[in-house]
Amino acid sequence: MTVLTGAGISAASGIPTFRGEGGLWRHFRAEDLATPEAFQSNPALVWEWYDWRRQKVASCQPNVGHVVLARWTGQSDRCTVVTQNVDDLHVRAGTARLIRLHGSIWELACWSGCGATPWRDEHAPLPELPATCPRCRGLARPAIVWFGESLSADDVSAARRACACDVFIAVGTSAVVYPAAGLLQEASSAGAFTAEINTETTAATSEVDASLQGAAEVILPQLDERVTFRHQG
Ligand code: BJW
Repeated sequence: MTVLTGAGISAASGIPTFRGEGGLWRHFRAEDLATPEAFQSNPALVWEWYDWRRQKVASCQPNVGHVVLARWTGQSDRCTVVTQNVDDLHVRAGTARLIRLHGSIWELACWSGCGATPWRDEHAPLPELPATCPRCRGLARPAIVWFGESLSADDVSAARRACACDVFIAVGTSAVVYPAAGLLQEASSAGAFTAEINTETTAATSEVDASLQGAAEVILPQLDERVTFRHQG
């Protein structure tokens, strides 16, 4: 089983989604904040937004949806979670097999590419904005995949391998951002039974074999009560 998660799974933890009701993009245009061009033209503004989000995430805890998925990865070595989220709540819930397609909000990288290895910094707020690279003292950036940037080839390969599964479930994603959104179709083509858990209809609703309309934090615990994994992790 492979589970693709999006911002909706973290909504019950208090983290705003991007496009839904109260979503981040309602107040900030993605093109203004989540592109290399935006960062190039106004790093202070982009850092201010990320610092606000880091503080928000720091005050939040994994919810029962994250906990159920972590338990499933612990119960079966054939259960993998692929997430688009950068909040690391799956990590904090103890998820065993996790692929983070868009990076982590807690990691930073050198903007000028001086060769510094991306580093982790959990200060929230950050002591210095815009943040700087410890190696070259130049500008640092969030180590997050912005629009128009390539995802890690290793992560995409791992996610595509995870599409060779019996069941593929998309949880709390609007399924509009690629290449993540394409994984559902890939799993379906490989023979997986596909399902979606979402409070709304999405781009994927008409494509999946089963649509479970409702909140992840309600439906995942209900499934958990009825799931038994035969291949133990
Ligand atoms: C609940 C709920 C509850 C609420 N329970 N549900 C092919 C076709 C077309 C375009 C492209 C393509 N390939 C590439 C592109 C370009 C682009 C793209 O996809 N654009 C589309 C918008 C059209 N993709 C890229 O640029 C990617 N790079 C790439 O492919 O490189 C190669 C390339 C480049 C250019 C051209 C061609 C090839 C990179 C994408 C990076 C995305 N980054 C972001 C921002 C990260 C930074 C950050 O977090 O600050 O990642 S965008 C944003 O969207 C974020 C998310 O991870 C991502 C997905 O959003 P998600 O998780 O689905 O959230 P929402 O808010 O949209 O949906 C939440 C859902 O939850 C809703 O449905 C609610 O109903 C639901 N919900 N509460 C259950 N309790």
